[in-house]
Amino acid sequence: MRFLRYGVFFTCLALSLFVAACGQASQTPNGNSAVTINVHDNYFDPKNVSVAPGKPVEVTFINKGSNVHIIEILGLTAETTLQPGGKVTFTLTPQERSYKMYDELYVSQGMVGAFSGAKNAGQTQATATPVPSVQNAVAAYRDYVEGQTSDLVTSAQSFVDAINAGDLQKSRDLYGKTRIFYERIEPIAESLGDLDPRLDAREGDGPANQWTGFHRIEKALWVENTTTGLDKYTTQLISDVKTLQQQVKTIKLSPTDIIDGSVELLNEASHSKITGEEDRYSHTDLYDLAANVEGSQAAFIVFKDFLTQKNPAQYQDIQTKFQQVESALRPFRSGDGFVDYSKLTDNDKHTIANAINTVAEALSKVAVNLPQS
Ligand SMILES: [Cu+2]
Repeated sequence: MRFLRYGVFFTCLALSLFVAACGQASQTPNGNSAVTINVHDNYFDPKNVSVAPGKPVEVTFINKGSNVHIIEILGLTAETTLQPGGKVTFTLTPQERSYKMYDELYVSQGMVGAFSGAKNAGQTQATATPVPSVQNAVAAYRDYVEGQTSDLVTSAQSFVDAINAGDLQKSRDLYGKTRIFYERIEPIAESLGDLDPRLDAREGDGPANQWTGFHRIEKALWVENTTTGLDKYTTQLISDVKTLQQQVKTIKLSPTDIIDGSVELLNEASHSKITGEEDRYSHTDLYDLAANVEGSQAAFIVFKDFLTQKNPAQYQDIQTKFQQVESALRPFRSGDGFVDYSKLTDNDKHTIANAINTVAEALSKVAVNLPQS
């Protein structure tokens, strides 16, 4: 645990030193220093900026995304709307302190940073060479995972409430929909330690008397046809999703772990989950498959800036392949969910597996371009 904290601290420090050096690198004709902050969907690059306090600095925000952004450095600038492609420059004189930089529209999704007046800013040498857009990608992915686990806690509570109320129909209805938020973060399941088996083990994965989690409850709801006697499992489920929500805030995530984890998950989806093994009692497998694909796509999209610099055609190609999976799943959508998986023919399953396989194959070629940590 301690090593992990130091790791996170070091990353922030290295990043802010790097930016400080950057900010100093550029000077305007009147001798002010100048900093450019790129505004992406939905994060700042750089996210942490350090400049010399008490001196004017020209700060330019450029909206590089396709969303409208409303940016502000609290205490230094007014709220400012930036259309896609738009740009604004402020001349600011920060005190020796840190100011919150944020996006009014996306602050709740973690679109925040720090603009700091710091002594010695610009004189410090970068001690590492982080790639800011990749660092931001990892931060953006963590924000995504935090959002999903927060939704998981809420939806798991509704699911358990329905079970506790003895409402079998509602419990069954909420089962697949609740799991979506977990299945979306499965690219990093391996980093979750024993929480993954506690939450998501299938029958027979381990000793019967240690089997807990979603699938144990699934068996009760569909095979035993009951909502009673599940206290032990529902209590643990709620406690485990809450632990998970805390854990993802600090687990170590690297660019290659995120992409490799997505490739492995898509391979598992197209090779073994496609048989219907995961939700063998409820046949809600399409919820899981769709969520695995959505979560992998989210993991891929955060690297957009980095990957489009390297190879824009490859980025587009993978996006198209993700859309083809979505098209392959579309005929089986029903209401706000999916049809029973047992209704699919072998041919249907083959089409879906092929589409997932194709994107996994293309995605597996991306990791070589990414830094290891
Ligand atoms: Cu799973």
